[in-house]
Amino acid sequence: MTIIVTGFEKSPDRGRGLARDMRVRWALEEVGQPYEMRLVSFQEMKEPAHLARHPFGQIPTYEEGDLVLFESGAIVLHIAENHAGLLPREADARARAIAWMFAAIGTVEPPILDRANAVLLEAKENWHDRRLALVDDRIRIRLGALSARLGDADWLDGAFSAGDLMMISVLLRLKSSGLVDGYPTLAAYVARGEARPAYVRAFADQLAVFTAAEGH
Ligand code: GTB
Repeated sequence: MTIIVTGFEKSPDRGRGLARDMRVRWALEEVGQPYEMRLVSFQEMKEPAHLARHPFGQIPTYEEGDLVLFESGAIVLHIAENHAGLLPREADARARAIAWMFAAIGTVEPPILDRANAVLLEAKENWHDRRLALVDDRIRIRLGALSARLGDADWLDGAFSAGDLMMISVLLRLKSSGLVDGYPTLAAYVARGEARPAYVRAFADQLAVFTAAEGH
């Protein structure tokens, strides 16, 4: 059955791999599942055909036969549960890996999204610098705790898992801020993720979409 993932026709991140279809592409590459992309414009994302796939008119979505999914975390979990390579077989270790997925999306990503919105939408406000400083403090609290837990391990809980895939995807959003650089073990953790062949393939594929859209 062909797997179809939606992504931006022309990503606003200009091919930096920060849009959330990247985590789905990465997961599919990790488990060796081929897939096709359905590229959508911002206008198409809000039209009925795409709203039927995604109630909020966003990307990514995932289609596999009759199954249509939205939410990158749910999609990565579905992939990880149905193909070997992203979740441990042993029940407790599997539950812990899933907990790290939720931690990435529910605990670490929110202040990082606050930062992205502050930079994108509030830069001209006279309170912008103070707000950004507060948001950065909240991010540092999360990074400090994560760095302490990771310690000198390669991955969060034993072998690389969907928990690492989601956590690294979330941390990558901070790249231009330099915040992760203050935590050398986390910077190395992110670099290990980016060096994985599956990540490299997924990144190159999403970049090729942007480059083609630019007409290069
Ligand atoms: N919780 C959902 C999930 O995890 O799947 C969130 C999905 C989401 O926010 N999708 C964004 C979207 O469709 C794209 S990824 N936005 C269009 C809309 O809402 O109309 C977010 C994103 C956008 C841009 C950059 N960037 O330019 O760097 C990075 C990430």
